[in-house]
Amino acid sequence: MGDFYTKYEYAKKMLETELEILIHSFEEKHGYTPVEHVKSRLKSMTSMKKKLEEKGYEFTKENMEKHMNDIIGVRVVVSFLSDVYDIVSLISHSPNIIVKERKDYIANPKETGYTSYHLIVLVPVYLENMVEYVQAEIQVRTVAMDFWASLDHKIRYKFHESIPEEVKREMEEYSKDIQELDKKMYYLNQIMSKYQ
Ligand code: 0O2
Repeated sequence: MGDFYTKYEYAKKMLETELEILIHSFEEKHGYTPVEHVKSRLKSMTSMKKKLEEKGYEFTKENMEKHMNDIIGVRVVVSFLSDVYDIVSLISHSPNIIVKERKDYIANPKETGYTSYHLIVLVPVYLENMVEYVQAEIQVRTVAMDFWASLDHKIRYKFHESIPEEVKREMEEYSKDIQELDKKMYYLNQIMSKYQ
């Protein structure tokens, strides 16, 4: 598996740079900073092995390439709900990023209560005499959604997936509270914009 990550490292860098430019030009144009932070990572071999086995695939290089959407994962955390869709639109219009798939878990939250907007994208990596399009997953979410997802992640880790029903129910409720809070913050942002 020695150089398995090389092309993913290049593609991650390329994606980070492209996002930095897109976000910067958005800020210049609108005089407003929608992004709180951007975080990216390459998925570890341990998590890829676990995920492939859960899906019933053998842990091989071919299966990682074929069945893992998120070897490269980028998370863009923004302030307001409307910023999620502005960032998604910005990425979708970039000539250097191809959007392969969209999953709007804000319009359609997952059963757990998880909300976020996911884009599966392809980014070009220039290798000697050829261009290879490498896949990555971009998750765009508000600070409130990020707070919920990070707590949920800790809960999953603590209970190793056998989460007590009571905890699941509470988390589903908090997800609804967060969706309401995001709507209120969006409304507040609309009010504030009248005074600018
Ligand atoms: P990690 O540790 O964050 O990388 P896939 O699971 O990717 O093969 P699927 O089901 O189509 O296929 O993917 P989905 O659900 O669109 O996106 C998967 C990623 O979304 C997860 O990656 C999480 O990052 C996030 N996610 C999805 N559902 C939940 C949830 O209920 N809670 C939290 N906290 N995150 C969620 P990984 O690899 O599962 O995890």
